[in-house]
Amino acid sequence: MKKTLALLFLSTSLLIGCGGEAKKSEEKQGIKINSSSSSNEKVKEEGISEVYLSGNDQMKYNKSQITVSAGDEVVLTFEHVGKLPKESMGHNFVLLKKGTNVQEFGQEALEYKDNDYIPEDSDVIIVHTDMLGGGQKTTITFQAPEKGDYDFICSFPGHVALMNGIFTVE
Ligand SMILES: [Cu+2]
Repeated sequence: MKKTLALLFLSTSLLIGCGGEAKKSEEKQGIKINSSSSSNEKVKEEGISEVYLSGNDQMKYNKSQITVSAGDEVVLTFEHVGKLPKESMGHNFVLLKKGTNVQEFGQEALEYKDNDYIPEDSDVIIVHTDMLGGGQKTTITFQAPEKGDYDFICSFPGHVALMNGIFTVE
């Protein structure tokens, strides 16, 4: 009889012990989740689409497709990872309205050297970054346009042929 009681006591305390352990690890997980969302790790924040785009001295973007979520605020960081100056190898990011003739826009942009090749009062530009030279970086924030596919280009003379891509809002 004494033995049974002792065993019962032992198993009960083991159960309690297990319960305590389980609770502890849950708490640990909770802390882990909290700390990762507040760190610099790439975690998708609610309502924000983060985009990183770069251009180089070979006249190339690092991506030809960008996808963001409809209704999101887009935080786009654009970096010129080359070494050449803005005057000879300038790069920008220009997002154009649907149905814009990209080649025609590129031609028009040629006439706006004094405005960093951004046609003044253009009604086909949704948003654009500054024109950057090697080593420069900029971030722009804008509201994602309605769902669909949009062209993005670099408007520096001659670059549109190689520096273009599709910006998709889904
Ligand atoms: Cu360019």
